[in-house]
Amino acid sequence: MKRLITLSVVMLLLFWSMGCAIGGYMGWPGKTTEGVFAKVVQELSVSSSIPGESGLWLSYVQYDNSKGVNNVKEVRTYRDATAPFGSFTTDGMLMQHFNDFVGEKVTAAVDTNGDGIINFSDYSFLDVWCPIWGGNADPDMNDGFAAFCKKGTWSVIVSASYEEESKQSARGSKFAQHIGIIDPVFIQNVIASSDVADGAFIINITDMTVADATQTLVSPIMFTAYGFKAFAIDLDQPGVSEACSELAIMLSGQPDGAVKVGVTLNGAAYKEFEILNCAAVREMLMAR
Ligand SMILES: [Ca+2]
Ligand SMILES: [Ca+2]
Repeated sequence: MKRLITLSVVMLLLFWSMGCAIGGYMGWPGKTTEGVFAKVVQELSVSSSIPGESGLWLSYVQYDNSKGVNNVKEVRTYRDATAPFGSFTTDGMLMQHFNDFVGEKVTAAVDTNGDGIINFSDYSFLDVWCPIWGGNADPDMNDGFAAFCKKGTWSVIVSASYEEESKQSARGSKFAQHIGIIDPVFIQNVIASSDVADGAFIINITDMTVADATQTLVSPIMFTAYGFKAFAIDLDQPGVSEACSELAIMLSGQPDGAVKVGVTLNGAAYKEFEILNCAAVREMLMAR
């Protein structure tokens, strides 16, 4: 449980959120895909010694336009367990999986309260996590979250927006880009400070900040980014365990409500966000 929470906190909200299981989704207006599922144009390749965790993770979103606005209705996560780590496609063009449903459906989160956004108010936190992680997740969708734990065991749950989807009604392209999410200064700093190998950025998470205290990791967490649309990470690397322990310690002195958390990449690019429920995250971190 520790690393699942830690990674969601430390890493997977960094860009536009890269995630395994998607527990929440905030869409954008226009360019509807009502009636079909749009592909979220971002992929995560995971290497892990935990069965069901490794493979290629992808997500799809469906909208409901019955109220005249582009409300998110359901967001699904798929896992392709057969995909080789870090290669994304057999043709190397990073496009194969962007066009089709691949893998098996492992989660579906729905907008149970009808506000057009899927987030943690639509289901219980424990309904998300499979029994092996100590949760109550099951395939029943009536509670807002359907989980197929035999198809995959996600280590991260994310609620966020993305920068690009495949779109039924997008002009000139089958994809449409979200406006206003990208942080150009942050991206510029990441690019300038990252090594490049085989067409990919090699990025290290070097520091974590909670409130005003910053901790440098002895073992940075390395991951690979292909054009900021495809990411690969080995969850068994030492830095992941270290980050878990450090984060638990750093959060232990914080109040139960919202707390500011920051991550530094390559010692050069800093990104800050907020954990809304510090008590719940701390509790999960301490659980194992
Ligand atoms: Ca909702
Ligand atoms: Ca359920």
